[in-house]
Order: sequence, then C-alpha cells, then structure tokens
Amino acid sequence: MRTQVGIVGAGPAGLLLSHLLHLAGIDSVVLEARDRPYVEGRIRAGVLEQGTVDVLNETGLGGRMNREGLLHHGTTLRFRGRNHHIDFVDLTGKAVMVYGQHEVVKDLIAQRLKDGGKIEFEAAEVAVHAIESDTPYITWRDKAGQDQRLDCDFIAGCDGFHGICRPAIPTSIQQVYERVYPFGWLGILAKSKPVQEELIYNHHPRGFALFSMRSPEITRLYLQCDPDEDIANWPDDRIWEELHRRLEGEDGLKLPEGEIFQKGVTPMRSFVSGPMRHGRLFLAGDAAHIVPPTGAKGMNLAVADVRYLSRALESFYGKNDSARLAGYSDLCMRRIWKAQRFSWWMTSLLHKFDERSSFENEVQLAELDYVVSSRAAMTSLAENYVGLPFEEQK
Ligand code: FAS
Ligand code: PHB
Repeated sequence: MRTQVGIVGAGPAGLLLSHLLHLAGIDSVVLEARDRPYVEGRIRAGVLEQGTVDVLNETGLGGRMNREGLLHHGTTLRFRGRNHHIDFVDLTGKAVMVYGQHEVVKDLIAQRLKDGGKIEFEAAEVAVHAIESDTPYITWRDKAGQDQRLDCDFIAGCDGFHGICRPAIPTSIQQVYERVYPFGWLGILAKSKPVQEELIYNHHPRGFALFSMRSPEITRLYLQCDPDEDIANWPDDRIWEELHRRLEGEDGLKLPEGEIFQKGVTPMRSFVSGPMRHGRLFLAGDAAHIVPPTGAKGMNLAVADVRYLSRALESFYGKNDSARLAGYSDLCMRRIWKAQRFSWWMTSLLHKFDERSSFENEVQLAELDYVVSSRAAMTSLAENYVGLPFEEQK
C-alpha cells in the first residue's frame, strides 16, 4: 500500500490532519490501534477555543457542533463560596464552545469516511521505519491477522502520550520537560441539570472542583483527588457528597444530582518533548505534549499543531517548498509553551497543594482576589482561555 502521508492515531490530531490534507488534495491513511466504537466513546475534553471552532467551521465540520454545542461567553471563578464572572466577549471579543471531544471525533470520522478517507481501525503492533530516509514506511497487523506495510513520503505521529512514534526519535536528540502534579482529577458524566449555564472553576480548602456540562441535561464534573485514586473507592453518593461540600457556600448555590453514567480518574502532568520532527516523522498533539486540563488546552493544542503541519505539507507538495516543514517544530513550540504556562498557572491558582505553607495558601487566595478585581488580570486569563491567535507561518 502507498500514500503521501501515513498517520498513526485516530484521535483529534490524526483525524483532523487527515481531513485538512484531503482538502489540500494530499492523500493520507490513518492507522488506529482501537476499534471505532472505542475511539468515538472515549470521554475527554470539553472546551473548544475560538480558533478550534473557526478551523472546524472553515473546513466544513461545524454543522453538528453549531447545532448541539454550547457557546459560552465567559466562565466563573468561585472561591470563599462566591462566584466571580469573567466575561470573555467583553474582554477579548471571543467566546468558547462547549462540545465534547468525542463528538468532534465522531464528526471527523464520519466526514473522512464520507470523503473516501482510509482509516484502518484495530491496527495491531504498528511500527514506523526508515524515518531518517526519504522513503519511510509503517508496518502493522490488520484485524484479519495479516501483516501490512504502508509506504509514504511522511509519517505523522498522532498517537498520543503512550504511542510508539515519540519513542522512535533517538533519545540523544529528544529534549523532555516534565512536571507531575501531586493530584489527579476524578471526572464524572451525570444525567443532571448543570448548576448554572457557565463553567465553574471552584477553589476550596478541601480541593479543586470543576463544574462543566455537555448539554442542558448532562453535566461534566471533576474533583481534585489523589493521583493514584482508585475509582472503586468513590461510590456515587460519596462523589455527590464531596461535590456538594466543595461547591455549596454562603451564596446558597445548590448542585442538582442525577444518574452518574461515566466516571474515571485522570493523572495530571505537564509534559513537552522536542523537537517534534525527526527526518520524515512529525509529531502532533499529545504525542509531543501534555497539559493539565485546568486550562482546557489539550485538544486545542492538537488542533493548532495539525493546522500548522497540514499547511507545511501543502507548501511542500504544492510549491516544493520545505521551509514550513523545517520551521514546524519551533512554530508549534512557541504556542505549546504559552499553553503550558497558562495551564500550569490555572492549576497552581485553583488546586490544593498539601506541601504549601499557610503563607502560600494566603498568597493563592490573594491572587484569586486580584484576578477577579483587575480588568487587566481578567483580560490576561480570558485571552489565554479563548485561545491566543495562531502565529502565521512565513
Ligand atoms: P489522543 O490520545 O486523543 O489520540 C491518540 C490516538 O492514537 C488514540 O486513538 C489511540 O488509540 C491511538 N494510538 C495510540 N497508540 C497507538 C499505536 N501504537 N498505534 C495506533 N494507534 C495508536 N484535554 C482537555 O482540553 N480537557 C480535558 O478535560 C481533558 N481530559 C482528558 C482526560 C484524559 C483521560 C486524557 C488521557 C486526556 C484528556 N485531555 C483533556 C487531553 C486530551 O483531550 C488530548 O489533548 C487530546 O486527546 C489530544 O488528541 P491527540 O493528540 O489526537 O491524542
Ligand atoms: C470539560 O468540560 O471536560 C472540561 C472543561 C474545562 C476544562 C477541563 C475539562 O478546563
């Protein structure tokens, strides 16, 4: 089998890259380890930056998102039992869209298959080869147990944090930066009415809690927990009790309960691996970087990476110009590090750190007080949250 771009991974990065390449007349094949129902059912991110919404709308993928997604003009920081609204539109002129990542993935798969795109699900033992040559290739065993080979010009490693592509770059070349946080998030999906129309990022002495949603009937809720928390120790009534204790305060806010139909624990880390290119292998998305989800940046960074990569490949194939491919990693890294800073800052601002002194805890509360009382500070938070402008490629 042969194609121009072999893509490993059918998450948001790999699928959107394949779609953007298709629109540019560039052929690709996506190889995915799991089956379609698993990929479409994996519950993850929820907030799309304005830039991500624009990319999806500009490339014909915005239909269901615009019908079913929830446009949010702001968010709420909550501490000492009181809400503080941050108005994104007033401060930046932009908004964000609440629309589950798994919905974006469903829309991308449907569009790729409608356009005749090739997605090989249940590809086992995927391996990349000859990435330092001009004739790289990918091998795997298909779901019929047959060994397969895909010859290509380029390989895009979109296989997430635990994939096989980043490890294919020699460790002598890789520069890795990492911070593992002393806590994780216990997340649930529940059939209950959201406590309010906006998200609530809730600081509390017992720990952080996030009140999000997927629709007027489905809430997405998170609790800061131990990083190695066993979800079996969290029956539904214990989850609701802790959410009530962290959310409810002097202003009388009351959290509606409902049937919990999905729950899980996500560890928290900041991670960057560079360069994002080695020979004919290009990394994009979680394969190269991980952010704590407090800043809602994970999936949006993946979108930005493949937006840059698709344009670089279009320059190569369309104008025989490799300059954008050569500049890909540095260009992505400038955006990635700003998102890392913001995600680290939001995480530090809102979470309980056991090792912090009473002085540091007071400084944290003072920073929250400052942010919600300063238009300049709220503007800084808002412009990072809605998404910084894409840097234009030379
Ligand atoms: P993904 O991990 O989504 O996709 C990689 C794909 O590659 C997967 O389909 C995987 O099956 C496949 N793959 C892996 N190894 C392979 C191999 N060897 N061969 C073939 N295929 C292979 N971000 C937010 O903004 N907000 C959140 O609330 C949030 N919650 C998260 C919760 C969890 C549990 C996790 C893990 C991440 C969360 N994220 C969140 C971040 C997440 O949304 C990622 O940023 C986003 O999925 C990145 O997309 P991809 O880079 O495509 O990677
Ligand atoms: C979500 O709705 O899943 C969500 C929203 C905002 C975040 C993280 C997760 O920062």
